[in-house]
Amino acid sequence: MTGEQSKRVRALELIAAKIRRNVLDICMQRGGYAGQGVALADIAACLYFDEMRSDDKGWFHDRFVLSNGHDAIMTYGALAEHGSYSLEELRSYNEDGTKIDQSPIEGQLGFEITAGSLGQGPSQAAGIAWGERHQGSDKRVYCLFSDGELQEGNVWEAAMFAGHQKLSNMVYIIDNNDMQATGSTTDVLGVEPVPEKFEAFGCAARRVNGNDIPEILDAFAEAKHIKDKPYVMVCDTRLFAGIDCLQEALPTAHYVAAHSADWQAGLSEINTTLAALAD
Ligand SMILES: Cc1ncc(C[n+]2csc(CCOP(=O)(O)OP(=O)(O)O)c2C)c(N)n1
Ligand SMILES: [Mg+2]
Repeated sequence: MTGEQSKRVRALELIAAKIRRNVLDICMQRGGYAGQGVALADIAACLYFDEMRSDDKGWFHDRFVLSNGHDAIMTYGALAEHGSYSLEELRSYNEDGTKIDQSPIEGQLGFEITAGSLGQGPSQAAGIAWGERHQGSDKRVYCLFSDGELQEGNVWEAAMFAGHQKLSNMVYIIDNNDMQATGSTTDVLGVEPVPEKFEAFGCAARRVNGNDIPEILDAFAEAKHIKDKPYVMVCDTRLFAGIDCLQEALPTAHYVAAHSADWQAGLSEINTTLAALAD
């Protein structure tokens, strides 16, 4: 790695640590999807602070479609760092009547679609990418969805369409965390081998360590070189990756309502990480 590259990686590691801290801050009031938000912080740092281009109003030129609504916590954590949400307003997450929905609706800042009903994002993103191409736009479309959603037929219809249409302006990012609502995906209904399945549908696909920033950046760069296929990043992650004490203390679960001692321990660990990165 050149000096310039390691500076870029270190800057993104620092942003990822801040996103993790934001996720804990937001979830510690009433619980939430903290495990996913923490685990996806490295992908979020690369996507929002390196990969997606900005427009002249400080918003994003490229488009992000969140399919698994509960991963909104990742976007909240990142957009708090971006400055487009304040942490104070995000702290109403999971409160009755809040506008900071756990599964957001179309038009909420940062969200293109209503995403609580799983499995819809990949086809909507493919439609958006197809539309952008028809309009001669250079916008790239990124869609995050989960291994649980891979069990839905709609996802594979989207992959077939995207492959057939050669939607090289679209990147699917899969949170492949071997977890769904009722347990491990491997036990409930296995989805592997994921890259090979997408390749069979006409996409380019690559398995990525979703907590390795150089690897994530390399996959985003590779996606831009592939001119005749959509690109699929199958990101292996584990809930709470990046905060060891919470990985150890909390059960591997889709949703957590942790006790305050756990949140405080998590915050203290991430603050130590932040201090080391900021040195
Ligand atoms: C169409 C649809 N079916 C079922 C559900 C209920 N549900 C909510 S979350 C979830 C688990 C999905 O798996 P994944 O997104 O991989 O969960 P995670 O790894 O984030 O815990 C399910 C089945 C839903 N929201 N929509
Ligand atoms: Mg999952």
